[in-house]
Amino acid sequence: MDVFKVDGMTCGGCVGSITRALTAADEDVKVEVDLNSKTVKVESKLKPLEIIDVITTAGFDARTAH
Ligand SMILES: [Cu+2]
Repeated sequence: MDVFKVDGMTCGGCVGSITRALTAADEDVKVEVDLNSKTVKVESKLKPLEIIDVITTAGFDARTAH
């Protein structure tokens, strides 16, 4: 489970965009988005840098959170 801070998410549409983009990269991905804390939890075979790349390509600003 990797945790990311993602800026630019405001609504369910954003959640859908991020979830779809990650699912396209890994069909078995599990995504949990918390809009209030701007946090995205991802369980995936993808590496953190790949996940950041996917989220960034989808139009959001992502970085690892610890
Ligand atoms: Cu939105």
